[in-house]
Amino acid sequence: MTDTTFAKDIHKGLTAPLKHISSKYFYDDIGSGIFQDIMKMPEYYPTACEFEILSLQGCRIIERLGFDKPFNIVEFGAGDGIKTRQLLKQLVEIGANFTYVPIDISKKAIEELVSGMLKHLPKIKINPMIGNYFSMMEELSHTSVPALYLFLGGNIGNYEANEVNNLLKDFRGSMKKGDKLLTGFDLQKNPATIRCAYDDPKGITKSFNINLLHRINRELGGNFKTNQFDFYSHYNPLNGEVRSYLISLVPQNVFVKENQQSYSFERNEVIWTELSKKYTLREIENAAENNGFTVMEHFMDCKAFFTDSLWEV
Ligand code: AVJ
Repeated sequence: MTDTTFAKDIHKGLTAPLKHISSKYFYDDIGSGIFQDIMKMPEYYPTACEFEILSLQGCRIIERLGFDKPFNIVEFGAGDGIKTRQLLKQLVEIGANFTYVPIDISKKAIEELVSGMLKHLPKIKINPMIGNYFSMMEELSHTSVPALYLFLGGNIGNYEANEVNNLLKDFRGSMKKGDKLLTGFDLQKNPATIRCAYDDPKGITKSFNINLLHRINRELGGNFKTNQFDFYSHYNPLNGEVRSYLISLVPQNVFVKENQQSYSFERNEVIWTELSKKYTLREIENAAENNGFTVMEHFMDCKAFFTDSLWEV
């Protein structure tokens, strides 16, 4: 991702009738650090739930793969890999013959992931790839080795319904018969639980959002006064959507040098920053079937807050 794409996306988002900044821009080095802090918050349940699933049910997931020759485990957006490691550990213990292929656009993220993984699982075969999901997936689709694709962490929740269909169709198009896809979905639950996870009392999620403005200041020469923006997050239990926003507290103009452009905000005007969709099992099954997959099994934590859903093609 080059700076000019960032600059153009910001321009497009801040001149739209409903201003928005894509949540993919949360994850610069600072934002990734804040996300690490979010994952440690007691209110942010998804991380612990998925950790539980992969730790306690890894063996059952592995059994369902049915791979009897060497295979690849290809992971999209692996993050720090601690959850994935729980699954890989169990594969190593049973002597499975596999290669771990983490894919990320950040070279730094991949390097840290690989060294962390090798520290804990020194004998593992790793073939990291730096690039975007689809060109990497295209490349991998030409190998005859069976693959388990991992799309964990509830990242799919950031996509609108039509984008989910496009993404799954792209995945489907690069997968061979017998390949599997394990996707993390955050499930609908007591709305109060979800609300607390996305609007924490310490304001860590707020700083995660405000960092978008700092990032524009740093990388695009913006002059956002970040204390003139607040954070607001809303969960709608009728459709399972958490939507997060930055709110302009005063009427203000912000200049972005890289774009040679000033953007005006009214008092209480919102910038939409993120969708975090919560699913029902029925919605997950529909998403699978509408895009050419068959659901094999939902692996849920003991509270049924989260599922890693195993699909085949
Ligand atoms: C990394 C996309 C799964 O939506 O729960 C955490 C990001 N945003 N708190 C999510 C996030 C606010 C997270 N994902």
